[in-house]
Amino acid sequence: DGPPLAEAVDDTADDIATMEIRGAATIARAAADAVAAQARATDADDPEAFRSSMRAAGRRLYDTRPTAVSLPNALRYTLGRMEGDDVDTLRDAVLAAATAFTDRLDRAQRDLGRVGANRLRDGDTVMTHCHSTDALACVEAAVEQGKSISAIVKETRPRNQGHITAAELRELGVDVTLVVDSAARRYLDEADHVVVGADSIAADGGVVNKIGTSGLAVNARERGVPIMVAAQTIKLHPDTLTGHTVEIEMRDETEVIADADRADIGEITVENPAFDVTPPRYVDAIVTESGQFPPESIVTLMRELFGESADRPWEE
Ligand code: RUB
Repeated sequence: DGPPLAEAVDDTADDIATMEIRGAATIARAAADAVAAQARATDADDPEAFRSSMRAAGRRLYDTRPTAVSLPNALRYTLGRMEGDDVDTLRDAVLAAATAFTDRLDRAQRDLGRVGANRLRDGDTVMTHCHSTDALACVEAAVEQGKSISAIVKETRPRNQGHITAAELRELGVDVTLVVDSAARRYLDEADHVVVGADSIAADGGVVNKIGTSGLAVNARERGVPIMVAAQTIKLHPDTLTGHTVEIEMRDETEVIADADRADIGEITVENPAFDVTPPRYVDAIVTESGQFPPESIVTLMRELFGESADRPWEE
């Protein structure tokens, strides 16, 4: 029901839901591209039909995964700039906004990478969790500055995104040691920094990232290892300015244990939260394209960028 969706919108939404497309920045880029595809494909011939068709695409994308705010922020940026009195003007506005958004993503990641790299010294070892393109941008920029960096990479059960991180760090020429998640505390003695990304950052500076980040941060603090969160400003969650909390996605139990193995065990409950919240007191710095912030001051940046409230241009 509702306006027809471009094939690219359905495909992108399916790929986000199944994690073919994953990671907050990559999801945001794919969403902006899908919005552009809808603008090109729709046969709406009056402005209201066009707007309604774009909102339908926005809702389909929005409903895929709940935690990474970069997704609704991509929709806010692209659909929020849909202005004009005729279909051609509206379409051009959306296409221009989608291009501007993806250009900003690239630039933001490069800029934050340089900020994060300044925190890393020649010879440092970083510990990573999950796969974050923002976090990797910091290591990449450090390597470009001529610094030699090593990495201890947590495999990140249940989906093993650490394997992607390990491969990308190797591409950069970084020495990689892959460890199981439970080995993190043991290897923190060898780490100079924990470097992670974020799916959402709350107004109080709480960092929502892959499940296991909060435990890692607590352990790192206990070991005296600084925790740096690399997150471009599309990770700031404007709804948290007005007291909303960030929804933590619960994923399928079969990611944790195969049905056959589970049947062998007997009647048990399996839960699979995909993310957790690291309280601001365990975070040393949030590195953005606008510089680095202590988590407690991120709210100032959030107000500057989003005002006091967040609009939802995909809603009817
Ligand atoms: C990915 C994850 C990443 C953030 C940041 O979780 O938690 O750390 O999304 O990534 P999932 P980036 O694999 O479940 O999507 O810096 O690339 O935006």
